Amino acid sequence: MNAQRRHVIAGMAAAAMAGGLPLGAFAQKKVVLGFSQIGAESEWRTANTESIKSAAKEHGIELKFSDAQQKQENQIKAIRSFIAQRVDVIAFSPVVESGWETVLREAKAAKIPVILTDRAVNVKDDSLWVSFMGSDFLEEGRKAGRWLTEKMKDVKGEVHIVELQGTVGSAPAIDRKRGFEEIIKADPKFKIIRSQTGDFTRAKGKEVMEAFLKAEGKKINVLYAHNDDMAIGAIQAIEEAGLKPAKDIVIISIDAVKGAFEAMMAGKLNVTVECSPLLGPQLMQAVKDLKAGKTLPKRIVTEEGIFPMEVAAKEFPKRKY
Ligand code: GYE
Repeated sequence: MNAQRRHVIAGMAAAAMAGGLPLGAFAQKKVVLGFSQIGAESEWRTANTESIKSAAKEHGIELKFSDAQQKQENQIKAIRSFIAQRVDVIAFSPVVESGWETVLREAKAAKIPVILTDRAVNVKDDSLWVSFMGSDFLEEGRKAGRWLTEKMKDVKGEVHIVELQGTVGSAPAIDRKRGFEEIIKADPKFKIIRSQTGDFTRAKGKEVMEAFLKAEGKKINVLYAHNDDMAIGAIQAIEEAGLKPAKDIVIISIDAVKGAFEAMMAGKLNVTVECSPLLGPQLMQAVKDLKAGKTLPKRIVTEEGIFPMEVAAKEFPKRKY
């Protein structure tokens, strides 16, 4: 190296240090993460997007963010475009469980590691993704079921339940249904009399609940909604039908977003099971670990609780989403 070049490099290093950067940082390229989000169907999803965007900024990771508007084909397109752009890492929250083999094989062939966030995929070859971080949806369904069986343990006679399912074919809809059923089937008095998808949105939750009320009317004792937004939509339908939510119909939902706490404080929702959307910091750490050559754990589970209406006012100020 000639003297002049050495001088220039020393100058750059000094400038980097003066700017608070570690020596050598000036030579480093930003890590690029391609993230394919499902959409903006719920309060949960909005909080999840916000968490990912702000964590990327904090960690100095360049984020290429794509919103699929709840369509798998858009997610596949986004992933292909991330591969074409040769991003360092791809992460995505798969709208449904199946149909990912081909595109995941393409990512693997391009040697780009894939992290699943929030929802799982159903593929035979699990070397197609490096890590899955998110909640245990089966356990969430069980928590909902345990709360209900405890609350109604002294009730004689049948308990008629209507269920608002999440997006058809999605991991949380499949597992929240299974986990709940696993618990309530221990006592035959619990009967799911109607079950239909509300696609995780308020509008659909309201619409489907209206149909349930029309068909079953006062026969309905319990509503189990796979997320808070559908429960909030259904609450409106229940009120419009002249019934009292949380009193005439016991309402259980999942997520524990602020809207659910507000509904509980207004006495309209009985309980919400926590499902944290704040996956951003964990994801950025994982991206950095991958770039540093570390092996990620195959499964990173989010810790979460359950909040009945009695604790809503006390917990509300502590909620971050
Ligand atoms: O419960 C729901 C959202 O995948 C856990 O998706 C997530 C679910 C969440 O639309 O509100």
